[in-house]
Amino acid sequence: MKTKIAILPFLLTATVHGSSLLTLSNPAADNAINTGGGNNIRSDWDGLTAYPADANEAHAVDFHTITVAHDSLKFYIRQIMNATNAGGFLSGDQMIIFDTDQSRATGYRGAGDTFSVGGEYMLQGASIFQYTGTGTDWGWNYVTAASYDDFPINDHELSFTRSTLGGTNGPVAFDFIAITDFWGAGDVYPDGGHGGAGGGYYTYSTIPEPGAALLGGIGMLALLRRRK
Ligand SMILES: [Ca+2]
Ligand SMILES: [Ca+2]
Ligand SMILES: [Ca+2]
Ligand SMILES: [Ca+2]
Repeated sequence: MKTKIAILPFLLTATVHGSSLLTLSNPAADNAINTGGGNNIRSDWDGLTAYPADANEAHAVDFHTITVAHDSLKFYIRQIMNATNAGGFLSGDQMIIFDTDQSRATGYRGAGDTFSVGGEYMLQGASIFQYTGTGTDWGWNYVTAASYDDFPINDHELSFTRSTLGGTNGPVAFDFIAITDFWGAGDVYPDGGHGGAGGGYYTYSTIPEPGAALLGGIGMLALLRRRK
């Protein structure tokens, strides 16, 4: 019992200072995922784990789930939407902010300093930009266009070379939030993404965490025990 009491205050403290809500890793075989326009196929994502489902907040553009994956060459992103802009996927109000050094002290924190992360890169529609400002000012350089397939209409898959996000092979891990409005009026994924320094965000790692494997092992152990 004493151990349980000691752990709780630690978790509360971590939440107050902002924290990653979840770290996932989805390694895929090279080129197993095809994001070429018009392939219209999503079975290539079978078996990969999405971040948690976001509520349908009835925004004009509204996220449901995001899945991130990687192979030795590229990062892959799948965005399942509750709603896509009537003007289409490329209408400029569907953004992912990538904090590639995992530090809020660097990169874009939103004009109102409301982002839970400091983003070095942004995916907007299928365009990727690198931040050139100093934190809350607006300054971006266009980097490249992602390969994408946007049909079915609320299920978008994209990919780009890992080095697009900096370095020779991209970051080992990055934090991210997805937004549909820079001021916080639209959808946010996760919902704490506009919560400033204390807000939540998700983390993607190219290296599966030992903790995840351990939890999976414990889950398997529990399953085996239940089956006995
Ligand atoms: Ca596909
Ligand atoms: Ca939503
Ligand atoms: Ca940063
Ligand atoms: Ca939301």
